[in-house]
Amino acid sequence: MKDVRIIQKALEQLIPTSSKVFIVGHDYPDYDALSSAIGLQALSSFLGKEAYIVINDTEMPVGVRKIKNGVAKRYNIINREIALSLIDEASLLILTDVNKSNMISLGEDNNRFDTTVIIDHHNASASTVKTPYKYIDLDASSASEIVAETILLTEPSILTQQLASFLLTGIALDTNKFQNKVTDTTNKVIQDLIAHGASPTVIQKLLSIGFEHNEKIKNLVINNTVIRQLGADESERHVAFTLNRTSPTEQYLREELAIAADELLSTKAEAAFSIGYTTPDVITVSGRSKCDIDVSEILSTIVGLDGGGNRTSAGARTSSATVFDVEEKISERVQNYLKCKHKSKTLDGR
Ligand SMILES: [Mn+2]
Repeated sequence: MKDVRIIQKALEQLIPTSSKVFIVGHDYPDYDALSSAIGLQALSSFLGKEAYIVINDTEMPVGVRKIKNGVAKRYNIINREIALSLIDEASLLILTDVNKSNMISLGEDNNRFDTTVIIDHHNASASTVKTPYKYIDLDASSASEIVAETILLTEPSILTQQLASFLLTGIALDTNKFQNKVTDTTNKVIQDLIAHGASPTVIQKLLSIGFEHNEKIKNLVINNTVIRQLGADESERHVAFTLNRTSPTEQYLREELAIAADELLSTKAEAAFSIGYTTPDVITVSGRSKCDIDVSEILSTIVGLDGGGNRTSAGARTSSATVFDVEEKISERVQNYLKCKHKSKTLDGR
């Protein structure tokens, strides 16, 4: 676990000495990316700086769009084009809930900033933006947790009831409603956010997805799930796979696939993968794990799949296979992963 005071001190020094602050989350923003960005915007404003949140995607989960539209003015949410016209040589870039240049709407234009801060809880890779101010805590539940802690250390009064609710929603999303990755720090932050007026009812409402979506998710989970026993002997684990087996080209929202994978973790499965088309030619995978199986490692090491994330939550996409091919590839990869893991354990004598 990292010490959040490192990033808190860095921001307290870098924000006031910059001209403007630009805050960017990952493409296809979710509640964690948006909420942590809103928190950083509020922090920058408190420190006296003009701060902008840059979102260029038109595609995002229904509820995230609602929040975004509702608060766009208040928190200066702008698109890429406007952002590019506003950047000057003393501008500061903060990436939140993301660290890779191929997953942000600014793309390679991140190079136009002399100073970049990264606040994230996802694995770094070769495409991680290079900066000395990289704060990646893989043990943190979410970027919202890190930002909430940073705000609490700087000035708790920045946390309005609305901001506290947004940040708690970000944590709720990335912990599958407080079931995964909740550490003592997470619990402390949750308590503090509730003390600042975050409302669990508001969060339930934000995270509920609506009847039509629920029916599609239910159909995947109940009628289309296969639980495989992978690995061998001691390394054997149950792994759940779901995809639409009767109409394999059916399209889904990314959030529907994510929720389906989340729900499958309430079975005996140690890990779950949901697979489906999200556009007519792109297949998206949502991977979730109770902990033992590193779904980020699985999804980022399959040839032909473009994947990443963290140990318990990861995603991938491809446009060169069928959903059944993808299921087979993942299954084979998990099989090998479990065998290797077992072997290295035996060799270690653990
Ligand atoms: Mn996140």
